[in-house]
Amino acid sequence: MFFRFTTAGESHGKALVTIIEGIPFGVEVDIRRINSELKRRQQGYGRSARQKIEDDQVEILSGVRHGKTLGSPISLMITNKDFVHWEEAMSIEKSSTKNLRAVKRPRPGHADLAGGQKFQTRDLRNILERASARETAARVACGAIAKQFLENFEVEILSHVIQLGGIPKVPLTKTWKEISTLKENSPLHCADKKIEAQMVRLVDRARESGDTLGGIYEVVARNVIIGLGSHNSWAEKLDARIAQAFMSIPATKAVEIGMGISNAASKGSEVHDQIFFDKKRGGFIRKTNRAGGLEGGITNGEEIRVRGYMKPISTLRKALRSVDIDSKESSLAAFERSDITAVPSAGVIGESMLAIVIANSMREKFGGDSLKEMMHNFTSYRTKTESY
Ligand code: EPS
Repeated sequence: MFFRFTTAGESHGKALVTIIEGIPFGVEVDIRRINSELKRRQQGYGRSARQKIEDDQVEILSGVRHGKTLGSPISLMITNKDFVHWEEAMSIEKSSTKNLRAVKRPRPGHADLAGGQKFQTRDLRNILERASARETAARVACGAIAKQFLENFEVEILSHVIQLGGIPKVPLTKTWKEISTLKENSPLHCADKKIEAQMVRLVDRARESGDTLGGIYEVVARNVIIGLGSHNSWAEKLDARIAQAFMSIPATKAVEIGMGISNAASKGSEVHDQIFFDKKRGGFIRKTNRAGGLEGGITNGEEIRVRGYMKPISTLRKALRSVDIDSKESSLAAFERSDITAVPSAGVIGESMLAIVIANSMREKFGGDSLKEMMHNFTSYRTKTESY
């Protein structure tokens, strides 16, 4: 990996941190824009009370000087405000406290039981603290830096919710323009107001019955240069890298690129985006984009469209059947608090993951130690693809 990052931190620990390597020298970084991405991740109708406690703000600890990157590792920290309520239970020092807030009743669908068996621990909090989607705040901070880096190459990325709890029956298809007019404070980040009102009612009903909801989020990137990724080997195919990145988003259980799912049931003549040549419109063009911007694992210059399919959150107020790991007695799964749904947030996380994958590929292809050097390589390559 040319652009690498790792995150650390437990959901109720002191802080989340991330270290990013591979951003070249001289990239402008605006901390306010990282914070606004963090805020976007916290929004959405149906989030839990935890989001009222947290007001995620990033602290940049290294790698940036006078608003520009140094080319050195960038480290970021987001403090967990909720930690003050968990100091004993999450103590770093060995503690004699009885207040461990140990978890014994695994939640179906969560990492609790499989993780407990794997690590041979009798306190499932040792698993769930890291499995929690709270970790994604650190990814969004990293993604916000990747996005600012990509803007130098005109790449833009946004997301929207196209189905929630099965509404509407056929997931929405929206143009870039329609998605970009979405207000940040829209309740479910859905570009169809009528459908969004139905989704809101569904979330209310799920809340009343103690249930949770999943859905589909779509992430779109535009102005991505032709030729990222490669057909040459499985590990270089960009669609494969995108799929891995999206599958790593908590609760995402399937990924679709373009119209990948419905395409499987259609004929070739209905699926493939035919090729035309129009000098005025920049050369080779396609009038449709059912491939979602990728052919042969290579970007083709069309919008990259990725859909993440999110299962309902696995912590239910009306808890599901489970078994106490010590007594082996049948019981109900543990419940502290939970989101009813977090599909809009998953969209924001998806934007970050897509930005990270594209940034990595750009670094791989255009190299350079400084942004200036990289831009030079990029511009010379772009001129060649434009005159192909
Ligand atoms: C989350 C914080 C968590 C959960 C949620 C995401 O806070 P807490 O566990 O303190 O309520 O709201 O985590 C999960 C969905 C999960 O599966 O663990 C956040 O900041 O995104």
